[in-house]
Parts: sequence; structure tokens; C-alpha cells
Amino acid sequence: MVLSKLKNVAIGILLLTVIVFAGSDAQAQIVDVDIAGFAFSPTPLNIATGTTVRWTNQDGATHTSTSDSFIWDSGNLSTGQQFSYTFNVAGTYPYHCEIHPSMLATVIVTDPGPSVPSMSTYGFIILSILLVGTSVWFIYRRQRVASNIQNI
Ligand SMILES: [Cu+2]
Repeated sequence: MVLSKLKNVAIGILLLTVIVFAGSDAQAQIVDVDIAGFAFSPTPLNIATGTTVRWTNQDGATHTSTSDSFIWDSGNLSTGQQFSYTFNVAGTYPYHCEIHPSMLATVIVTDPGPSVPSMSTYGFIILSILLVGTSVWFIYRRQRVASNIQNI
């Protein structure tokens, strides 16, 4: 009886904790770079590791997004075409358009380090511990009262 109630409380707390942690987990991001007016915008672009950059050619002319060290190369992008690349390693990445050598830009990737749980997450954990504690105490007390009545 007591054990099954405790199990229900424990499962409930566990589920809530999982939901909160899943919700606070930083999602992979996509950042857009426009190719317009024979220029990349924005540049320099500052992003965190794991971010995907998506270039879209807004010009009538054909362009490319090509890393200066050929880490990536979009090939020819005609009007409206897109190209994406995910930056998993921190560093400075200069790039250019193969067709128009004057089109230069840079992506700067920094590693934000391991994500630290927010204060609200700590608050939730403390609240959970308090909730479990009081639940256990109430159930234990009720059990003692019940056994005392039986002993009379
Ligand atoms: Cu170009």
C-alpha cells in the first residue's frame, strides 16, 4: 500500500523532471545568411558550435558560398536556391563567391561550453525533493496512526 503510493509519487516526479530537462535543452539552430546585392549578409556572422548556416541567393545573378580552405562549397546557386552547412568546430571561417572574387565574408564559430542548468531548474529540483519528502512523511504518519488504532 505505502510502497505503491511511493512508487506513484516517484514516477510522477521523475516524469516532470525529464520534461523540464528536455524543455531546457538547447536546440540546434539554423541561421540565415542572405546573398543579395553581390554581398553576403550578415558578415562577420557569430554563431555557436552546432549551428547550421543556411545561405539563400536573393540575387538575379548566380553565386556560390565557398570556404577559402574549401571546407564547404555550395556549387552554383541560382536565384532562390539555398545551401546549408553545420559548423561543429570552433574557429574563424573566411569564405567567398567563386564567381565574384570581391564577395568576401566570414563565419566566426565559438564553443559555448557545456550548458549549465538554469536557476529555475535548480529551483524545480529543490521543490521536487521537498514534495517527495513531505509525501513520504505524510504516508509514514498515516501508516503509524493506522497501526496505533489497530494496537488499541
Ligand atoms: Cu557571386
